[in-house]
Amino acid sequence: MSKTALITGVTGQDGSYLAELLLEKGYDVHGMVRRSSTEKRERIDHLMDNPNFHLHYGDLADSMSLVKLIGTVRPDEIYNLAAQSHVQVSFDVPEYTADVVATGVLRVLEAVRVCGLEKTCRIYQASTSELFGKVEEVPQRETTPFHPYSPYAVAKQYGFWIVKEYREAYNMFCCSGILFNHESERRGETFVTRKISLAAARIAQGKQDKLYLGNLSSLRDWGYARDYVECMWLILQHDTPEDFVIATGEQHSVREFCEYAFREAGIELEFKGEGMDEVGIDKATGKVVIEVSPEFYRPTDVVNLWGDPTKAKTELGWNPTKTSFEELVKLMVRHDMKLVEKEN
Ligand code: NAP
Ligand code: G4F
Repeated sequence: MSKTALITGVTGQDGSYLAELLLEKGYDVHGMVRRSSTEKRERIDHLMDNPNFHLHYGDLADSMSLVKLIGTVRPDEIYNLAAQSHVQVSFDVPEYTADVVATGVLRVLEAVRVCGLEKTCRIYQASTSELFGKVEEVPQRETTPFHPYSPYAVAKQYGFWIVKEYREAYNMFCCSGILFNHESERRGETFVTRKISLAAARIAQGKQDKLYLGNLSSLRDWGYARDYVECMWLILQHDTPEDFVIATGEQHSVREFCEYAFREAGIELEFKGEGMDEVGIDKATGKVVIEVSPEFYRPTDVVNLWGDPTKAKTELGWNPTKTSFEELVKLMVRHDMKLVEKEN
């Protein structure tokens, strides 16, 4: 008998890769989608003809839609990936972020109980390294204390603890993957890596003059999303429900990401100046191609994320360095060079 999975956030970066992975594994895959004025679902368009792939309307802000959907699909596994996932935007829409990112998790858990599936359905919660926020230890591991540092992170912390509570109170198989930043050619265009890979491609092809960024010194542990969704699946196949840090164990700055990305696009960069006056210069032409703008600074910013994936490596057999940082930057820029070629 094939297993049935429900993915919330199936139209997102991770949801699309996870749907592909589960279909390859022979699952019947159900995805929850929100109604919007455009039916643009480019990340999953290629899956629409697969007879084992099904879409249903629903929303994490609407408990009844979750009860109906979970009661109809009766999944063996739920991957709760849906979220207002942009940290900077969470300062603009904090209440909405809390409703979807915090209470939304509770709604999924309660819907599983209401439908009488708490003994059979395993639940994965998309947790985040943002929980470590204003970090109290470097690198961060499962035992590192949390210090969330944005409305998004505070909401995700509720999600993490309510999952743990339901695991202990009702003996449910529900777990959180504490995932560090993971990127890809499907990454949303306002996250810093994709913003840089697209800009590098456009500047190299003479279609953009300058890239404006915020904190260039911010440090992240960046992995490849396609590798990370495999870990979500492994977490739910584990004998016991546990939480795992998923990271590469390697750290780079936003500035370094720019250097690698522009090099891949054929531009050698040199950075000069400090703070708001720092600029990135094209060494060959002397032109300033990167400037810092206060628009992209956050009221509080997480600046030192670096994960220790030892537990995932030893207990799940997951390979954190399957795709290296250099390979990740290359595949994003190569993808965007082709995409930009088609732009007018
Ligand atoms: P993403 O690309 O922004 O996708 C978010 C998904 O959630 C989209 O499918 C979106 O639908 C859906 N969504 C948003 N609000 C919803 C609502 N109210 N009801 C139902 N669906 C809703 O995010 P991602 O990068 O794939 O991340 C997946 C999850 O992992 C998120 O929970 C994120 O917070 C978490 N996470 C991500 C990272 C990372 O580095 N990528 C790291 C740690 C944790 P639309 O297409 O309709 O907008
Ligand atoms: O790419 P970012 O927006 O990602 P951030 O804030 O780390 O959040 C992402 O990863 C989290 C996991 O740690 C997820 F939970 C979350 O859902 C999301 O996927 O920013 C990365 C860093 C920040 O320090 C930011 O201040 O880059 C810095 N940055 C500098 N200039 C910029 C920019 N970020 C953005 N988005 N845009 C800029 O121009």
